[in-house]
Amino acid sequence: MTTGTLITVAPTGAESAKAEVPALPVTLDELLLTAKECEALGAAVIHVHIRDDEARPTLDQGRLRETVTALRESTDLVVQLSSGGAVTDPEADRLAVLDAGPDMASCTMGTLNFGDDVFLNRWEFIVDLHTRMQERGIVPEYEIFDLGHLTALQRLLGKYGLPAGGHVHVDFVMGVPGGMPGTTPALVAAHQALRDLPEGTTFSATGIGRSTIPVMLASLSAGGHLRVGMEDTVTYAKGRPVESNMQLVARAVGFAQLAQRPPLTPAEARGLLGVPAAGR
Ligand code: KMH
Ligand code: ZN
Repeated sequence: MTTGTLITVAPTGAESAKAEVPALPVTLDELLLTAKECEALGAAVIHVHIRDDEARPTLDQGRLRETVTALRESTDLVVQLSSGGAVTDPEADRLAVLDAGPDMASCTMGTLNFGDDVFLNRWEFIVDLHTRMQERGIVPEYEIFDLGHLTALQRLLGKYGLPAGGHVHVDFVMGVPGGMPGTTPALVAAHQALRDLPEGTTFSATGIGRSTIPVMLASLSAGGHLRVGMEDTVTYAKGRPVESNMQLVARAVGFAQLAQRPPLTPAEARGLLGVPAAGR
């Protein structure tokens, strides 16, 4: 039985433009400040996309390494790099994200329409990500945008074995135009489908845009964990832009406490996810 709530903050993403969302953290300093404040509020994991000097999404290797090092120096958060990047990023650059040595990396379990774009995740690419993470001791978070992605995960684990750390954790990313909707019935269906995955598989959920609150409540009531942040949500309530990632984390912490499932510390999150203890 799950007790505490794992709260992941996804502060930046690759989709929003700084010009349109000025509160988006895009520099390393902005990211570090956000990370520290979100950790103080109750976040345990940070899902990281970085930007270049013009605030455009980048997978620059030097910047990724610098970011991982800086986050480790100034927080105890579990550092999860996005291997999804932006829809325009080539596979080789997405695989090279692992060279930056994060604690975790995302691994999206299939191709989908992504608004007007296509988020390409070929089977062979997924296998490469999974097996390289196994070799390097990087713990994956499997990103599930649609129900069939869970079937693909079952196949992946059946053919190639458990991930580094031995624990399976998935994240339901709901409400992307092209993926499953951000609704309670969809979350229940995804939760039910976990029965085909290894015993003890855990899940978090995030609802894009206005589905953020229904998904958060549904996930908590189903025993799931939470991901929040400006990668997924830039409107706090109708007509109210999000002021900061901290505002979203604070709301998630409040819901988790109401559910009597208080936030897990980063150390507890490491135990849950099979991520080795922080070296700090
Ligand atoms: N930016 C999306 C195309 C991930 O981080 O792994 C992909 C994404 C998923 O955000
Ligand atoms: Zn992401």
